[in-house]
Amino acid sequence: MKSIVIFLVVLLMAAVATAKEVTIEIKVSGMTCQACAVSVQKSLEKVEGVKRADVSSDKGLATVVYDDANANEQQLRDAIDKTGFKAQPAKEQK
Ligand SMILES: [Cu+2]
Repeated sequence: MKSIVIFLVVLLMAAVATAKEVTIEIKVSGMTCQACAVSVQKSLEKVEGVKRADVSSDKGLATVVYDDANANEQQLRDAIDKTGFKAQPAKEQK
Protein backbone atom coordinates (compact mmCIF):
# COMPACT_ATOMS: atom_id res chain seq x y z
CA MET A 1 0.00 0.00 0.00
CA LYS A 2 2.77 2.39 0.95
CA SER A 3 4.60 1.74 -2.30
CA ILE A 4 1.52 2.72 -4.30
CA VAL A 5 1.38 6.07 -2.52
CA ILE A 6 5.07 6.67 -3.20
CA PHE A 7 4.58 5.69 -6.83
CA LEU A 8 1.70 8.18 -7.20
CA VAL A 9 3.71 10.97 -5.58
CA VAL A 10 6.63 10.35 -7.92
CA LEU A 11 4.26 10.30 -10.89
CA LEU A 12 2.72 13.59 -9.80
CA MET A 13 6.12 15.22 -9.38
CA ALA A 14 7.16 14.04 -12.82
CA ALA A 15 4.01 15.54 -14.35
CA VAL A 16 4.64 18.86 -12.63
CA ALA A 17 8.27 18.85 -13.74
CA THR A 18 7.46 18.31 -17.40
CA ALA A 19 4.66 20.88 -17.60
CA LYS A 20 6.27 23.95 -16.14
CA GLU A 21 4.61 27.32 -16.12
CA VAL A 22 6.96 30.04 -17.21
CA THR A 23 6.50 33.79 -16.94
CA ILE A 24 8.33 35.89 -19.45
CA GLU A 25 8.52 39.59 -20.21
CA ILE A 26 8.98 40.65 -23.79
CA LYS A 27 9.57 44.24 -24.79
CA VAL A 28 7.34 45.31 -27.65
CA SER A 29 7.93 48.42 -29.71
CA GLY A 30 5.42 50.33 -31.81
CA MET A 31 2.41 50.21 -29.50
CA THR A 32 0.82 53.63 -29.07
CA CYS A 33 -2.51 53.00 -27.38
CA GLN A 34 -4.61 50.46 -25.53
CA ALA A 35 -6.03 49.03 -28.77
CA CYS A 36 -2.50 48.11 -29.86
CA ALA A 37 -1.93 46.34 -26.55
CA VAL A 38 -5.18 44.43 -26.88
CA SER A 39 -4.33 43.17 -30.38
CA VAL A 40 -0.93 41.96 -29.16
CA GLN A 41 -2.59 40.31 -26.17
CA LYS A 42 -5.17 38.54 -28.34
CA SER A 43 -2.48 37.27 -30.66
CA LEU A 44 -0.43 35.92 -27.73
CA GLU A 45 -3.43 34.21 -26.18
CA LYS A 46 -4.02 32.31 -29.43
CA VAL A 47 -0.66 30.58 -29.09
CA GLU A 48 -1.11 27.07 -27.76
CA GLY A 49 0.19 26.74 -24.23
CA VAL A 50 -0.27 30.39 -23.31
CA LYS A 51 -2.24 30.73 -20.07
CA ARG A 52 -2.22 34.47 -19.68
CA ALA A 53 -0.96 37.52 -21.47
CA ASP A 54 -0.76 41.03 -20.05
CA VAL A 55 0.27 43.75 -22.44
CA SER A 56 0.98 47.36 -21.51
CA SER A 57 1.26 49.93 -24.28
CA ASP A 58 2.63 52.48 -21.78
CA LYS A 59 5.52 50.27 -20.74
CA GLY A 60 5.83 48.63 -24.15
CA LEU A 61 5.88 45.32 -22.36
CA ALA A 62 4.15 41.98 -22.76
CA THR A 63 4.06 39.69 -19.74
CA VAL A 64 3.18 36.16 -20.77
CA VAL A 65 2.52 33.08 -18.65
CA TYR A 66 2.89 29.91 -20.68
CA ASP A 67 3.41 26.21 -20.35
CA ASP A 68 6.87 25.47 -21.69
CA ALA A 69 5.78 21.97 -22.73
CA ASN A 70 3.48 23.51 -25.36
CA ALA A 71 5.02 26.85 -26.28
CA ASN A 72 8.38 28.51 -26.49
CA GLU A 73 9.68 32.05 -26.46
CA GLN A 74 10.16 32.16 -30.22
CA GLN A 75 6.50 31.32 -30.85
CA LEU A 76 5.51 34.20 -28.59
CA ARG A 77 7.81 36.60 -30.45
CA ASP A 78 6.41 35.41 -33.76
CA ALA A 79 2.86 36.00 -32.49
CA ILE A 80 3.79 39.56 -31.52
CA ASP A 81 5.53 40.25 -34.83
CA LYS A 82 2.49 38.96 -36.71
CA THR A 83 0.40 41.82 -35.28
CA GLY A 84 2.68 44.35 -36.95
CA PHE A 85 4.50 45.34 -33.77
CA LYS A 86 8.04 44.33 -32.99
CA ALA A 87 9.18 41.99 -30.24
CA GLN A 88 12.58 43.11 -28.96
CA PRO A 89 15.51 40.69 -28.62
CA ALA A 90 15.80 38.67 -25.42
CA LYS A 91 19.25 40.14 -24.64
CA GLU A 92 17.62 43.28 -23.29
CA GLN A 93 15.81 41.32 -20.59
CA LYS A 94 17.01 41.26 -16.98
CU1 LIG B 1 -3.10 51.68 -30.96
